[in-house]
Amino acid sequence: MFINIFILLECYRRVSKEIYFVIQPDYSQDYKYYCFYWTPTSTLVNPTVVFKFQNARNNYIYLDDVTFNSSTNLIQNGDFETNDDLLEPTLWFSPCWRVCSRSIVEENPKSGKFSFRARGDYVYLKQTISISDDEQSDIYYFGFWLKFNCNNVDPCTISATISSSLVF
Ligand SMILES: [Ca+2]
Repeated sequence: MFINIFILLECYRRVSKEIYFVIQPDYSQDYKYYCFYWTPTSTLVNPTVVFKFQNARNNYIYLDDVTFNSSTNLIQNGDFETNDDLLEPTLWFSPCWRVCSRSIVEENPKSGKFSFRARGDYVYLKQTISISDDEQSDIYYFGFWLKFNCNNVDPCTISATISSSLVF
């Protein structure tokens, strides 16, 4: 029997030049899955995936299992399991501005042993993707798990962006 996974996952559908998505935290403190089926309206030239985290200093946001697919996952180390240097993700450029911290930790993985953890103001997680010519014009699938250790008193703000050029 054919199961329509598109409906089961209830992913967002986007037909757009780029994705800019502000995540609305539900404060359940469990991992929640966010996903998109995205049809870009322009050719993707080395697009960049960026997560921006902003939250109160005493709270954490966890991210795990980031995928960006047409045929194979184009994100490298999206599960945060294969870094040699656990404090500085080698494939995810991750500046940390103002009062903040970001690291790969063992305490709350969605999969495997590790996840990414952010705390404080203006933590970015960024990776540039290579897309081959025969993958252009595909429908892309973009998904990730997030867990918020935040609440209404100390709220979190998270956004996910995919664009061909991004300045921040
Ligand atoms: Ca993991």
